[in-house]
This record gives sequence, C-alpha cells and structure tokens, in this order.
Amino acid sequence: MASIVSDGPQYLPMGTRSVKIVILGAFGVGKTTLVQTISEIAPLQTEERLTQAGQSVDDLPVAGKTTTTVAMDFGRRTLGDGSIVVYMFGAPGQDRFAQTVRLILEGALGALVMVDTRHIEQSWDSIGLLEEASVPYVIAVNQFSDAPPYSEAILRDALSLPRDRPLVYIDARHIHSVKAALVALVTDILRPMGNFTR
Ligand SMILES: Nc1nc2c(ncn2[C@@H]2O[C@H](COP(=O)(O)OP(=O)(O)OP(=O)(O)O)[C@@H](O)[C@H]2O)c(=O)[nH]1
Ligand SMILES: [Mg+2]
Repeated sequence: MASIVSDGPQYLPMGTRSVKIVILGAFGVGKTTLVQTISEIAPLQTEERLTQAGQSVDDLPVAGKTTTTVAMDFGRRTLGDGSIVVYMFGAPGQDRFAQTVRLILEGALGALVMVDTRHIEQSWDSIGLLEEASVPYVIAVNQFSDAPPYSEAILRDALSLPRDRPLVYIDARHIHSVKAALVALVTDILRPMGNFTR
C-alpha cells in the first residue's frame, strides 16, 4: 500500500501524479455539467443567473439555460489505480472572459475542448487559445439529441484538427463517457513521460 508523506504539507500518497487540466468550449456547451458529472468532490461552481439586462453583452442563451459560469468550475478525479489525480478547471464560455481563460490555462498539462456540432465554429476560439498557450488538447464532442451526427472526418476537417489530436464523442451527463474522455486526455499527456494504465 502506498505510504502517506508525513513531513510537510502533502496530502497525496507518494508517487501520485497530479495533473491540471482545463475544460474549454463555447457558451453553454456543457463544461460545468461535465465537471459536476465526473468530480469525486463537491465541485466548486461560480454560476450567475443570466438576465435580461445582460442580453446586450452575453452571447445567445441556450434554450432552458438559466445560469452561466463567471469565473471557473473546479473538481477532482482520481484515475487508474489511484496513481493519477486530475484537477479539472472548467473555463467560462463567453467571449468576454477570454483573458480569464488565459489565466486558468497557466500550468495546465492538457485540455478538453468541448464541441457542440450545432455550432462548430464557436470552438475555434478555444482551440486558438490552446495553440497560443501550447497546451495539448483532446476534442470532446458533446452529443446533444438534436445535434447533427457528423462523422469524425467531417469534424476534423471543420476544426482543422491536426492528425495527432484525439477526438472522442461524449455525453457530459454520463460518468462513463466523461471518464473515457479524461482517460484519453491523460493518456495523451502522459505518453511522453511513460505508460499510464487505466
Ligand atoms: N442534452 C444534453 N444536454 C446537456 C448535455 N450537457 C449539458 N447539457 C445541458 O446543457 C446546458 C448547458 O450546460 P452547462 O454545463 O451550464 O454549460 P457550460 O458550458 O458550463 O456553460 P457556460 O459556463 O455558460 O459557458 C445545461 O442545461 C445542461 O443540462 C448533454 O450532453 N446533452
Ligand atoms: Mg459553465
């Protein structure tokens, strides 16, 4: 059994790798939902109500959506045999928070870019921010029931996705699907540093 370090302010078993990742994507694509679905701790949320007064500065609201993230989400998930702890930072989705997203990306080892196929073009800004920050990413296509079911080839083309970037299909409300996306990202991040067993 792994031992706990007692000298110093450490709370993870020896040998545990902690990985900071960021969940990005356009307004209302499901970032907060994803962190809530997969986090093993009660997630930190910074939701504020969408109001009539905000209509001139907020992007178009998604039907039925009443709140929006104004700073970030935070959650944690242990993977594999307990040797990997993923700290998840959910970014705010609206364009006017781009500078906040740049700050959240500091120190991130990787990112999940959530895509809604009804608004593919809204993902380009997130991908641009990641390329600017040199943070590796995996595309997670969040499958809404009324969204067009494009093939991977079409999506890769629409996103100008480099061949080495993985693309997975998820439902942000389902834990197994979100976990598979996290594993795909962590595998991609840790591959250069050695093997990662799910
Ligand atoms: N049908 C369906 N609905 C989803 C899915 N994921 C999220 N939703 C719903 O879509 C809405 C948007 O979810 P949020 O998680 O707040 O989106 P967000 O990306 O965090 O939004 P911002 O922080 O405002 O950018 C919510 O009403 C969710 O219940 C999904 O996979 N399928
Ligand atoms: Mg959110």
